[in-house]
Amino acid sequence: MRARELGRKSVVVGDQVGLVGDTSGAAGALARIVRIAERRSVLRRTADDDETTAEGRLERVVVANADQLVIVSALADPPPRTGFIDRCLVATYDAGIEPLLCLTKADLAGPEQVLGYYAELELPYVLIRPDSDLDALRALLAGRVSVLVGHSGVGKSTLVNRLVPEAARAVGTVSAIGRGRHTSTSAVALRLPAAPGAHGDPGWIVDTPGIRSFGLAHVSAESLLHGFPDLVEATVDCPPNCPHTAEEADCALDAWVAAGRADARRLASYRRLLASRSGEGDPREPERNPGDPLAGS
Ligand SMILES: Nc1nc2c(ncn2[C@@H]2O[C@H](COP(=O)(O)OP(=O)(O)O)[C@@H](O)[C@H]2O)c(=O)[nH]1
Ligand SMILES: [Mg+2]
Repeated sequence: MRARELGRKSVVVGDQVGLVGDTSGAAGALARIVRIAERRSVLRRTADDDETTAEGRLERVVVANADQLVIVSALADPPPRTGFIDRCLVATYDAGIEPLLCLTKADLAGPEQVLGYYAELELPYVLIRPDSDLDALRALLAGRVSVLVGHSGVGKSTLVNRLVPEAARAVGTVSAIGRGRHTSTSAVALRLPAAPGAHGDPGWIVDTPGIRSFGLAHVSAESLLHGFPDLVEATVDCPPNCPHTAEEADCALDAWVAAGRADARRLASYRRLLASRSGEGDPREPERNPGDPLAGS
C-alpha cells in the first residue's frame, strides 16, 4: 500500500519504489511504498475519456521509466490508421522514449503503404505474421522496458501471448474500454522470458489494455511538431510565434511541402493533430488520415 507521506503523488507501472514493512511476499504480508525514485521517463496522456469535466481532461502519467513505445498496428482488419501512429510518435517525443512500429497481420496485406508514408523518417519497424518467428522483435525488446499500444483488434493480445505465454491475455475480446475513468489507464508489466541461448535481460513489456489513444492536450504546438521530424526543419523560416495552421499565410510549412521536401499528407496530419488538440478535430474519424487504406479493402 501507499504510505500517507507520499501525499497525492501517484505510483504508476514502471515506477521504482522504496518499501518498508514485510517484503517477504507471503500471504497476508503488508509493506508500504514510502518513496518513488526519480523517473527516467514519463509517458503521459491527457485523459480524453470524458471531455466534459475537468477531471476527465486531466493529464495522467501512464507508465514511468519506459524506454520504448511499441506502436502495434495491423496492416489489415482493422486497416492501419496513420493518424493514430502519428499521435503515438508525438507521445514518444513528449516522453523522451523511442518508437518502434510493430505491423501485425502481415499475412493479410503488405506494409508498402504505411512504410511509404513514413519514408522520410528513420522509423524502426518489425513485421509480424502468425507463422513468423519473433526473434527480430525480441532483440529490440531485450534489456528495455517497452510499452505496447494499439487499437482493439490489431493483435496485441495475440502478440503478448506469443512473447509471454504465461500471461494468458484474452484474445479476440474487446478489453475494458468503458467510458468510466476507472477502466481507462490500467497497465500491467510483464517480464519477458529468457530466450534459449540468449544472454542478458530479455526486458519487460507493459500492456495497456484500456488505453485507446493518447490525448495530447498537454503537449505544446512546438513539441507536437517534434513528433514530425520531417517537418520541423522548415519552421526556421516561419514568422515569430507562427501557429503553423493552414490559415497562417506565412507558415513556411506550406512552401516546404510545395518544394517536395516533405509529404503533403504528413503536413495535413500534423495540422489535424493541432486542430484536435483544440477540440476542432473531426470526432467521427479521429485518427484516420486521407489515403489510409479503407476498411475491407
Ligand atoms: N490473420 C491474422 N490474424 C491475426 C494476427 N494476429 C491476431 N490475429 C487475429 O486478430 C483478432 C484480434 O486479436 P487480438 O489479439 O485479440 O487483438 P487485440 O484486440 O489487439 O488484443 C483475433 O481473431 C486474432 O486471432 C495475425 O498476425 N494475422
Ligand atoms: Mg486484446
